[in-house]
Amino acid sequence: MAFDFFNRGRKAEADAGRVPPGQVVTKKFPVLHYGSVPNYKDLENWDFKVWGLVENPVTLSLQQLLELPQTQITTDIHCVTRWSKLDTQWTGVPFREIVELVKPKPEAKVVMAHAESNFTANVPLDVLMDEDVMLAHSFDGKPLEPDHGYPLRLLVPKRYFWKSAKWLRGLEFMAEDKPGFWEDAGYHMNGDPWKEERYGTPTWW
Ligand SMILES: Nc1nc2c(c(=O)[nH]1)N[C@H]1C(S)=C(S)[C@@H](COP(=O)(O)O)O[C@H]1N2
Ligand SMILES: [Mo]
Repeated sequence: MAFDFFNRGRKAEADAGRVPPGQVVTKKFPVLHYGSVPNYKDLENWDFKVWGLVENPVTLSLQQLLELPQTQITTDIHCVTRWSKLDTQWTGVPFREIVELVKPKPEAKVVMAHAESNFTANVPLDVLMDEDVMLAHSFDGKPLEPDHGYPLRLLVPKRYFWKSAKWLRGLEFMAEDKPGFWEDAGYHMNGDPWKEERYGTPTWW
């Protein structure tokens, strides 16, 4: 009994250190997005494009993406609306594999993620180069639910979850930073949960 209690205490302590300021842990998996969930009949016309400041722009089918090396990670996610979810498990293609393939030019400093319905999110290239960043196709060992981004979403665990674009269709390598969808609406350009970079200055200010 005493031993159990001790362990639980340690677990809570460890979790506390894992939760960024102003966040609350949830066991649920809330669904949040602007607009409607894409309704794919099939993925015949689905493709994934990488362009911009790269030596080798590519257009890949989902099949081609799945043939790239895969990775699986367990990580925490943090939404700017103040929920955090611990130990989420994702499978996908490491961002670094995409970099290997397209060879960014030295001027490339920022990447714009492009998703269905013109959703965009900007992320610094050095943040994406972390080994926990991937193009995820599975959650908990199963293909993503339509609500959560099927067939592919970006996963950037070290940034607020709005940067993890669902229904991802492309990546654009850029020299200069510019706001994506939520950044344009006033969310922070960088969005580091540990620094509580929730809001920035909207472009229309
Ligand atoms: N394409 C697209 N991706 C998106 C969004 C969106 O509006 N459109 N919203 C973002 C926001 S604000 C959050 S918090 C997460 C939510 O992901 P979830 O619904 O899987 O929890 O998706 C992000 N990715
Ligand atoms: Mo969000």
